[in-house]
Amino acid sequence: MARAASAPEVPVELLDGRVVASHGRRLEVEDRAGRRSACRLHGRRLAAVCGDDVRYSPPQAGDDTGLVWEILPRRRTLERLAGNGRAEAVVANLTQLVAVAAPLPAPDWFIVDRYLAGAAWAGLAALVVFNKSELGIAPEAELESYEALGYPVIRCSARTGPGVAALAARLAAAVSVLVGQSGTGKSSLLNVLAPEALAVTQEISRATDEGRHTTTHAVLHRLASGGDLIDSPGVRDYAPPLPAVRTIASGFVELQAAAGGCRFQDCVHDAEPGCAVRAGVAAGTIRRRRFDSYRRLVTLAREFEARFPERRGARPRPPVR
Ligand SMILES: Nc1nc2c(ncn2[C@@H]2O[C@H](COP(=O)(O)OP(=O)(O)OP(=O)(O)O)[C@@H](O)[C@H]2O)c(=O)[nH]1
Ligand SMILES: [Mg+2]
Ligand SMILES: [Zn+2]
Repeated sequence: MARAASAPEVPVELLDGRVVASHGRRLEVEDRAGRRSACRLHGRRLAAVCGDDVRYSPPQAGDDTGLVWEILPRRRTLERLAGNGRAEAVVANLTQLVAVAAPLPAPDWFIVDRYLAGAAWAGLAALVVFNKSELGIAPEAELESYEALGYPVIRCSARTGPGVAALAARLAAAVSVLVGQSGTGKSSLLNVLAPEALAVTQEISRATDEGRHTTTHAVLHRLASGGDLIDSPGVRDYAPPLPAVRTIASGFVELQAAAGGCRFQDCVHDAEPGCAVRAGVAAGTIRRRRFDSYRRLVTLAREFEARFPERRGARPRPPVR
């Protein structure tokens, strides 16, 4: 009589899926047909973020969660610089970053600049969305300066509707993430673009009993108008993993363009003679606030280099020019 073989550790049939929500070790995974199921990670060594492509076994009869066995190599990833000096994935396999600002809370343009620089280093397309525009207090000079740099800027209102169609058109062929300060209206925009997402927002706020629609973890939604949109929790501050100090200007298109005119090839636009970048700032062709953003990132990079000298080789390289 044949003995029953002991169950193999890895199920024979694994499905390809994508992580559409990640909350610690609890995940939601979507299969190719768009069906979603709750999953856990198999083993302590695995770590997944929203957007990850995975191989998983869906919940079996009697189970309420499936198991993720493997995380496939990531393509473009939005990362953040963690306090320990390491790069930490925030969202995987996306193509576009949408930096959302609003008149309320008062915009922190340094955060926007750091997201835009991070997008450039990660090879992501980027745009700026200014929400709550129906309040009629848009900082036009700031928004126009981003437009002059070549960033699409969409002024919109999740509450009253203008600009939402233009945003939908920008999202149609992309996998995008909404990022920015808390309270700028990222989830509200998602709810307008994907009305079925509203239920999710309400569920979360009821579950945590916060009474507010504050996002706690990244969630991906397919938009009926095309494209995938990931809503992410608001931040107080953000920094991308930083390349070497002398290449940080590559995250700022106008500084990068001017740097070609600096006397020294490795100019960091600090106090070097013949610096075309500082000359541009003095002449008003480069916006001083953007230069300040750059300087703050240089300071941060130096601080991290001093604290974590062993991480030097691990930093991302700036895009090839
Ligand atoms: N006036 C106005 N208020 C808006 C608009 N969009 C969103 N709000 C309000 O702004 C507040 C914050 O909106 P959320 O969508 O939760 O903001 P969020 O960016 O997702 O916030 P976090 O999840 O904390 O990052 C809510 O009270 C919204 O009703 C808008 O277009 N106009
Ligand atoms: Mg939110
Ligand atoms: Zn210079």
